[in-house]
Amino acid sequence: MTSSLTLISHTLCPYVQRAAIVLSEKNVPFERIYIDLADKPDWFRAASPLGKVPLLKVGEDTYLFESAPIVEFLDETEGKKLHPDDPVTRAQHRAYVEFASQILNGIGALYNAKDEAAFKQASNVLRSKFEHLEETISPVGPFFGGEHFSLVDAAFGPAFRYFDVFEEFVDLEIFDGLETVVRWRKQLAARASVKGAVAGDYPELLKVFLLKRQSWMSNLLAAHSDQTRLAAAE
Ligand SMILES: N[C@@H](CCC(=O)N[C@@H](CS)C(=O)NCC(=O)O)C(=O)O
Repeated sequence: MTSSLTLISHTLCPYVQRAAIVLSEKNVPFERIYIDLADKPDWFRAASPLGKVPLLKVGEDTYLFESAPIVEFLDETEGKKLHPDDPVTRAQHRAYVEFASQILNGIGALYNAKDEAAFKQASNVLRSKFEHLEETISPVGPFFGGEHFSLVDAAFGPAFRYFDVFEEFVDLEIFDGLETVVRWRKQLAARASVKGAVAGDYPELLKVFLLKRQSWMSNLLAAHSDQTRLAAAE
């Protein structure tokens, strides 16, 4: 593959991170451009039929949209394959990439929940999904399907990253007792491609975003920030 690649991004977007992780796993040089989703530039509106990031610009004037086709395109054209060779296993991996997207929706429900009851309910829905994964992922690891990092791992690294920030100020019980999932989460957090998919100020930017949700989680974060400030002033 010789065309230049540009990843049109947003600082927090977990779908953009999937593409950044795959590009990094394959050691492909690329440019990254960040846009403000609250003020989308005209060129972006023209290039993105759904108005969403990620977009991958290939060469001078071709834009690919939607993270799943983007990462599959990269997998087909660059470096060593991350998708498994066996068609049945590959179809299962595609399904678990979608499962990761459903978990992202569940994370949205968690941070947007307006009161404690809705928060608990969203937390239970997420837990049941991770309980399913506890029975599904490779028992030996280190990755989803075992020895090799796959597109499923690229989809879950950004999902787990939310919890690293949430757990600074909320006691979540979502992963309690799910030893295989917890081990997988740690492996992904330590992976260079996953770590490098966001900038160093990601936790702070996510907190700013969370504080604006006017949700139960916003209240917990605001209370925690007050306590931290008070402790620092003492
Ligand atoms: N199905 C899409 C989801 C991408 C997505 O939801 N992107 C969000 C940011 S994380 C976005 O661009 N939202 C802008 C908007 O909806 O206006 C994919 O997999 O690429």
